[in-house]
Amino acid sequence: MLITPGKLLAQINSPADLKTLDQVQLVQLCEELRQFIIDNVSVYGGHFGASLGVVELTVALHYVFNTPYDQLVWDVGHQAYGHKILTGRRDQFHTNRLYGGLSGFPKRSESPYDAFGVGHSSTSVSAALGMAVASRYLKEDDRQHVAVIGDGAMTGGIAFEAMNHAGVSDTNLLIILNDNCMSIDPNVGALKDYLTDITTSRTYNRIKDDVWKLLGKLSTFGKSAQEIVSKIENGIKSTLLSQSNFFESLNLRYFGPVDGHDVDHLVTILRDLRNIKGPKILHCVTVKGKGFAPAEKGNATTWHAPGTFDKISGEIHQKTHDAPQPPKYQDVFGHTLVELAKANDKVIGITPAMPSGSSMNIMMREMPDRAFDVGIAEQHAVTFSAGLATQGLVPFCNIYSSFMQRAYDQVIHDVCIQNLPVNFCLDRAGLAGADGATHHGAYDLAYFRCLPNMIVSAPMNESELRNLMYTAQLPRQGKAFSIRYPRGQGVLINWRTPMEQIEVGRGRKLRDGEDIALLTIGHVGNYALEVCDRLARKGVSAAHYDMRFVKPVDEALLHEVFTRFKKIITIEDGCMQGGFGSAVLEFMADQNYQAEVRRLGIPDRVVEHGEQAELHRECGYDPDGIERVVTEMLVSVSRPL
Ligand SMILES: Cc1ncc(C[n+]2csc(CCOP(=O)(O)OP(=O)(O)O)c2C)c(N)n1
Repeated sequence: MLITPGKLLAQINSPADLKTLDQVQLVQLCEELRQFIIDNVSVYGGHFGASLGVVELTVALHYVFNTPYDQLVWDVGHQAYGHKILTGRRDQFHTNRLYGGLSGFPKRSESPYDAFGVGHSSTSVSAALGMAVASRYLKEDDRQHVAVIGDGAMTGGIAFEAMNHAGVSDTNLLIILNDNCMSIDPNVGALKDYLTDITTSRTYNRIKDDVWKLLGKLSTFGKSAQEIVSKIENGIKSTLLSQSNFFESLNLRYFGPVDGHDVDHLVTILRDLRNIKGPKILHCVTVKGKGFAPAEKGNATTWHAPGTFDKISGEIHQKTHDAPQPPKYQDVFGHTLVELAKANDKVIGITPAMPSGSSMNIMMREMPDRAFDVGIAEQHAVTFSAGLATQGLVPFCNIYSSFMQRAYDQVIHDVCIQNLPVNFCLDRAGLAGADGATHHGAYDLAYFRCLPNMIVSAPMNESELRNLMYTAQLPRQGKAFSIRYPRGQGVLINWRTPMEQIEVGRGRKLRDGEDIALLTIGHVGNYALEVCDRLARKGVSAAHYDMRFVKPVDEALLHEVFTRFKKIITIEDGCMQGGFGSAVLEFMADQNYQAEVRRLGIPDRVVEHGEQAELHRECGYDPDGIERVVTEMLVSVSRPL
């Protein structure tokens, strides 16, 4: 269903159309853009508060800069809905995040206005700096490069690395710090305190006013503008040295803080900044959820991505069910961790900026001194956990599977090589759904399986998750322990089962059979069970093995499988290259077994967004896909073995 845009917005099919508006019309355009986002997200879901917070900034940026020649990089990209709508995608916006529809994040293949693909945070400054250095090299001196980065995303190490580099680069780079004091949850750390200080500091604001007065005159000064800027800069520097502005100390000219909701003022400022050469940062203060009262006044974390809601009352639609539902895996993790921590005073929880998303917030509420949100800092989260482990504590470091990619060297260098017993809980493992390619937890089984001193496991249901967590906190000599589970619900209504130890490396046979064996890892085991039932009704006898561990793999069970079956299917919600199926094939080759083995999992290509079930179907490992392969294998005449 197409949502009708307001009168001005209806005329805007590109930034060129936007530029035909009078500056005084921008306030109304902002109102219409905001309403269009509210109308769409309330019906179709998606990220919400962040896009509302940058409406004015988005309009001002496309009004002032010559996009796509000037390059605009959004950090994370969950706030880029307004950008998409203004850059030719208004009439497809109702397909946002749906299977086959627009991506929820900027994507180079989707539009020339999407200068850089994003989804994971803190990359914008590096990417925009790369573009700026390329422009300088290519002698495109008129080209501008803008990175818009939130205060949350700025807590990520790569953002600091990029600013450290940018400060010594002679490039047309403008960093816009979109400071709303929020990450998904309230932002954390010393940088947040610093930004609050600088925003409220009286000295700072007085200097800022002086600077803007002078800057306002820039255009009148024509050629000598740069000279004036240097004077201003020196003025700022000498006064600020006593205040030691963090960004200035990195050699980035700092401007602000400014009201990020005053579109008129933003246009004026951006025009001025466009004329100032060199790397610079504009500090904008905004409100997440701006212009939608329930989001502005309510819980910003809830309104980060609220699902569908009533746009008048602000009531968030809750799914209603006739029967009780199984919990989300993340909640089982959160509650179980607290249970374990109560019994074992060495247990510590760590999350890099995902307290709500991982349900670590349950422990943060109950045991605030034993659970840490370290900011969007996956690398730090892993090495910090390693440090805790050296002192005999038992860290449970919870990181989404796709975000763990960030911290791979830390896992190898700081954890595995030193053989430290750190526990990794990887949420959102497997195809993650509407967030799409950047957020699929496709690779962890493969990227962890090749590491020494690493246990790689996946529970098939909530009770198994609890048992694996229980096992992971028992004293052991070294070895990291990873437990991966998917986004969304488990399968058990009564999930608070008593916890028991699982022998590391021991799988289980859940169904015996004669004709074919299905070997699974993790939650997709439930698909296999369903398929076994369907096949039984057709007179086909399939066995099902839930292997639980990809490493160490249960060799005794695999000997049984390869001795008894000549037709075997491996199923995983992970990449086929190097994952669970590969482990089974390696075993077969090493042990000189011969069998017809088909692997099901994520193929060697980028899988886009959609509902998880749709994507499982696309990749052929939903129950129908599995059944189809069983049928093919059973009717096919195998090549002689
Ligand atoms: C590497 C990485 N870790 C975690 C996330 C999850 N995440 C998405 S948005 C977000 C908060 C971003 O905060 P901020 O940059 O301040 O933007 P805001 O939503 O406040 O506008 C987080 C933690 C991510 N996208 N990438």
